[in-house]
Amino acid sequence: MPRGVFIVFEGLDRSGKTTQTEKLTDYLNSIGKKTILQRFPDRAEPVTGPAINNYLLNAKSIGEQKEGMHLLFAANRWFLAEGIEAALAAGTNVVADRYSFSGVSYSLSKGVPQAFAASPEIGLLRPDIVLFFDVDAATVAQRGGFGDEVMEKAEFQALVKQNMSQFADKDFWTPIDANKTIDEVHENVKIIAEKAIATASELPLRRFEP
Ligand code: FDM
Repeated sequence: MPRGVFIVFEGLDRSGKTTQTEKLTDYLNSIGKKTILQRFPDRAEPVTGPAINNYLLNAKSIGEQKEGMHLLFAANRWFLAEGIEAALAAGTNVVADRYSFSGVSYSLSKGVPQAFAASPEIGLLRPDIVLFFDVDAATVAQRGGFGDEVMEKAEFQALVKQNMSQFADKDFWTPIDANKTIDEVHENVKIIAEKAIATASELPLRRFEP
């Protein structure tokens, strides 16, 4: 049996990732390709979820407890890692709404050093493909709901975008024009995801290295 494929969506807040992860998961299941959706942070994860949710909703400043929060976001991924690996091994695709790339970029934007930001990710599964939702920080700032959580500030989002560009040369990094309509973006996502599923399931899974 071929393994499942691990597809991650990354990008700024309100770039359309959540809508598109849901649409892709529904589509893949509808054509008989078993797929689960995993959001990061997973606020339902019992150990780290409540603390992360409390920070996102109630922190007085973006930089509050930045190192501790960084480790909590990473721990949230580690607590879910076994489940993801089991699903992939059983032939189920995993679509993730954010992952380590948000972890590193958001914390760097708060002033956490690069080595500290990257090290808790070492050993976690590397996705087969990352769909990077490319949209301007000024555009997301105008979208509905922006500003509800502590990190939804236009200048901070611009910094996150800049820090995320460090991954642009990775072979798994695939930019998506997220300024288009929901249906246009979905069509584009479908094509890229199906191609990834056709090729990646033959390749071994890899992990983040030091
Ligand atoms: N975020 C997300 C981080 O700061 N670190 C992380 O490791 C992850 C996965 O949490 F502002 C930030 C990004 C975003 C916030 O994300 C919550 P959602 O997608 O709005 O739930």
